[in-house]
Order: sequence, then structure tokens, then C-alpha cells
Amino acid sequence: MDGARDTICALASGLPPSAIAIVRISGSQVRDICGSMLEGGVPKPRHATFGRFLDVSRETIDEGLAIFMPGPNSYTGEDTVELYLHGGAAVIEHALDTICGFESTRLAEPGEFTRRAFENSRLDLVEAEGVADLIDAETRAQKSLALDQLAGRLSGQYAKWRSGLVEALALLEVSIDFPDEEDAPDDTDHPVRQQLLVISDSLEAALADDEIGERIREGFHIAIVGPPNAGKSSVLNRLARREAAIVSDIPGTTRDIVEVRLKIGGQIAWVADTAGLREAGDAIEAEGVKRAHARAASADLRIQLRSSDTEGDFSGVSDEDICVLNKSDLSTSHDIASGVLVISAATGDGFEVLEERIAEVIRKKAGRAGAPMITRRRHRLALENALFHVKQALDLQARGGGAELVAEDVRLAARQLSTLVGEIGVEEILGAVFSSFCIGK
Ligand SMILES: Nc1nc2c(ncn2[C@@H]2O[C@H](COP(=O)(O)OP(=O)(O)OP(=O)(O)O)[C@@H](O)[C@H]2O)c(=O)[nH]1
Ligand SMILES: [Mg+2]
Repeated sequence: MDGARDTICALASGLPPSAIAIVRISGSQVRDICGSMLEGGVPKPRHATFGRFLDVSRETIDEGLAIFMPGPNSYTGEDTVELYLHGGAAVIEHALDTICGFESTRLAEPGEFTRRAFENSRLDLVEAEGVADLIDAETRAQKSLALDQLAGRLSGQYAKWRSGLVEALALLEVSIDFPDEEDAPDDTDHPVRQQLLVISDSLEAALADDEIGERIREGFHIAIVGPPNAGKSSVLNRLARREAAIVSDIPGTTRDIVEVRLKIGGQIAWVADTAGLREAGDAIEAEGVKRAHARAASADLRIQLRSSDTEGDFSGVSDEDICVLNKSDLSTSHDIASGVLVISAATGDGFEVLEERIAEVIRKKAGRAGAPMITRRRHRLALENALFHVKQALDLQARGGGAELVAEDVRLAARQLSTLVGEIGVEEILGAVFSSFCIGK
């Protein structure tokens, strides 16, 4: 990314054609651009001002509203203007071409407006991720998670842990700097230990969250498992309402995992069809069976599928799984155990109940989460590393390690939290976070 001195512009609204297009410009050239492009000159700050937009040859680009937000009290912290144009491709192109004709002015890269907001301390890194998540949110749950994050609840929690560590560090520094000083607290070991124990417990509790925040953000994992020919692929297709997986009467049809993304119970879910579980015939099927077992083990929820015409055996199945007997349209000689859902992928019989049962499980899982929730792998890794160092510090202290050594681990733990909120700017982290944004944000 180029230096912050360039002025950047982008279409901030959806792709044309649309009723209105919003073009956003940020940087030191904004006043000059307004002075030249807007018939009425630089608009009054934070007032919607109607007028004509002109190119350098004084040809009309369009007419519409402009809102000027002078820095530092703007989204990016720089002078910013938003132009509200008619949302046609030609209008937008004419406007952007004109703007990019100004000195040191260019199209923005993905996430560059938010990156500037971050660099100008308008947002921390975790809050900036909240912006991206809010834009990507498809469910209410994702939206409220993103809003919480944007409002700084997650950053607040991370900051609390960090300041606890800094306090412990301050106590340790006292015993390092003034080991024999009269005024120094006699025993800093005990308060340091207390402080570190509180943080370690709190980090451990936050990490033991079944990754619900990540599930809400990225989707819950559901696996359909069972013997060959039970109708797993047929069930997947009916849940997906399309022919996503191949169905045939040859046992062992599915080998690779076929996944569909659904909205269910107000959440996103990835439903995986898997290879039928049996002592496999050939090497390819054996690999499929291996993958099926692995996916079943890592899933948040398993749908155990059996076919009523062959076997209705659910022995050995976990209480947390949903037991489903398929092919209800065929006659069955089995007793049906209580709690087993009876469906037919051929007729659709029982699917409403099945979908409701899935929704119920997911809603329950999502509802178990405490607040604020860890929403990304990046955060989880940083917190796990922080916890590792806190525990190591506690361990060292218990074994009579010197304050310098204990302090080093506490410092490393605090550093993890600083990196998390972007206080310590590691360039590749910033690149990874902001490149996932859309252009114009
Ligand atoms: N009558 C009836 N046939 C069904 C039903 N569901 C699936 N079938 C048939 O059962 C056969 C197997 O269906 P699949 O969906 O391919 O079964 P599968 O469990 O994915 O099988 P594998 O991929 O081999 O493990 C096909 O011929 C389907 O048409 C049902 O509810 N009723
Ligand atoms: Mg199949």
C-alpha cells in the first residue's frame, strides 16, 4: 500500500446500476477536489449540500449531494467528502476519472479507508475487523457480534487483560530495581501471583468457549453420517433444495465430502454429506471413509442416518447426535426407538421436523456463548500464546525463578495482547486483516 499521503477515492456503495452511488474521497486533496468539482465550492462541514459536479473541462458529471467531513473528526481521520450521484456506470466512471485526475489522487485499495482510520487511531485493529464483519454479516447473530466488536467490547476485554499484566509487570520491576529498598513492598511475589492467577483463569474461561464466536461468524459444521445407501446424499440435496450431491442406488457412491451452506436456526451452517461408513472396497473409498470419520469427529452436530429398509440400528451413537431413519415411504419391520426422527428424502416427509430439530440444536449452541466472544482464529492464537506465557510465569515463580525471568514471560504475554489490537503493528498482520475488506471501506 502506498503512503498515507495519497488521496484515495472509491465507489463506496454497491455495483451499478443502483438508485444512488456514493463515491468517497479521503486525503489532503479533498478541499482542492471539492473546490474544483463542486459548483458551489467546498461545502459547509457535515451539511448535505446539493449542486452540480463538474469535470476539469467544466462538463457536468451529474448533480447530487455532497457531504464534507473535515479531519480529524471523520471516519478516516483525514478530510473526507462523500458524493451522492445517480448510480449509473457512466456517471460513476466519469466521477472517478475526474477525481483520479487530481495530483496524488488514486483509487483506494480494499480496506484502505478503514486502514487509515486505524493508522489515525480512530479504530483499533479488532474494531476494524468488526467493520469488515458488519459488512459481511448475513445473520442477525453475525451482525450483533460485529456491532459489539466495532463498539470496542472485545478490545475492552483484551485491554483489561493487558493492563492486568502491565500491573503485574510494574510490581515485578519494583523488586528488580529495588531489591533491598526499605520502601519497596516486602513481598511482591504474592500480589504478582494473585494478579497472574486471575488473568490465567479469565483467559482459560474465555478460551473454553467451544469456539461459538467463530461458529457464529463462519458457520456451524453439521455432518450427515451413516452406512452406504442410507440416503445421506438425498437428505443433503433436500436440505439444500438442489442437487448438490450425486445420488445412486450403488452403495459407496459418495467419496469426497460434499458441503452446502445453509441458513438454519438464524445461523449459517455448513452441512456435509460424507461417504457411507463400511469396511471399504477400494483405496479411494477407504480414503472417503477416513475423511467421513474425521469430519464427523470435528462437526458441531452429527445427523446419524439409517435406512428403514435395511437397518435401524443406532447403538453406539452419541446422545448429542440427531438420529434419523430415512425411507419412511418403504415398509419397515423395525421398532423405532423414541427420539428417532422418521423421514423420507424421496417424498419430503418429516423434513420440517428434522430442520426444526437442527435449528433447535444450533440455537442452543449459539445461545450458550458468553460475551464478549472470540470471533477469529487470529484472536484465539494470540490469547492461547498469552495464556502460555502467563502460565509459564506462574510456574517459574512457583519454582523460585528470579523476578527478571518471571517479568520476561509477563512481558511476552502482554505483547501478544498488544499485537492483537494492533498497538504493535506487525505489517503482515495488518496486510492480512485489511486485504479481506471490500473496496470503498
Ligand atoms: N424409497 C426411497 N429411496 C430413497 C430415499 N432416500 C434415498 N433413496 C434412494 O436410496 C439410494 C441411495 O441414496 P443416496 O442418497 O445415494 O445414499 P447415500 O447414503 O448417499 O449412499 P452412499 O453415498 O453410497 O453412502 C438411491 O437410489 C436413492 O434414490 C427415500 O427416502 N425413499
Ligand atoms: Mg452419498
